[in-house]
Amino acid sequence: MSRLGEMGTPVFWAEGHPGVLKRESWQIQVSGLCDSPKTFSWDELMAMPKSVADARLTSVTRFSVRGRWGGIRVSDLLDAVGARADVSYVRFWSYRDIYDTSIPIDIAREDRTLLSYEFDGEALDEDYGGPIRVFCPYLWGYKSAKSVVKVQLMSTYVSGFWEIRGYPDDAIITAGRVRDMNSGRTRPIPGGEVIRFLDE
Ligand SMILES: Nc1nc2c(c(=O)[nH]1)N[C@H]1C(S)=C(S)[C@@H](COP(=O)(O)O)O[C@H]1N2
Ligand SMILES: [Mo]
Repeated sequence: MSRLGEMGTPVFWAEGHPGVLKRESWQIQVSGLCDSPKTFSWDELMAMPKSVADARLTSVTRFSVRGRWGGIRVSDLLDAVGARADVSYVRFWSYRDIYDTSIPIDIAREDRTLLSYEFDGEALDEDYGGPIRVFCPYLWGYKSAKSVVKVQLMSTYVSGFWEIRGYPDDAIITAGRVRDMNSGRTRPIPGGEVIRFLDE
């Protein structure tokens, strides 16, 4: 079982679990406001610089899990397609094009906003958004779309799967108690990016 599975990290697939997904034939299509729209093959994605973010995924359903998320900086992907200056939001689509969510460009450009394919050195499996998913520790977990197939560079905001159903568009993390999956204990977190108990 994966590290995330061993810790009992909840598996969210609101649109239904996708089953087995093939890594080697996975592609991510990047389109919208950019000079060179491109579909990246798995090999091309793996050839991009790898970043590792030691950070937390924190859900509005009040769990938080910390680890070393490895992947590609969204910022690097935007540079690779020549993202234009009028990009204000980055929209992600999951496998089957049912689940989508969008984040502001400044958060997409943050160091630890990744298209992640690894957790603690293990390849992400389908339960946790493999082959590759968004990891964005700055906002509630519903912005971290799993099994990403499309990235669209947008000038305007569009509410996504959970935002249409009532979750806040800004997804700013609010203070309260969460279950820390790493320790199995419930503990308070501050609002904003959850970094305070990164090293506790
Ligand atoms: N495609 C897809 N991505 C998704 C979700 C989902 O239901 N479908 N749930 C989101 C929510 S609400 C959270 S908190 C995280 C949970 O990630 P996990 O299932 O890997 O724990 O994934 C996000 N990405
Ligand atoms: Mo969530």
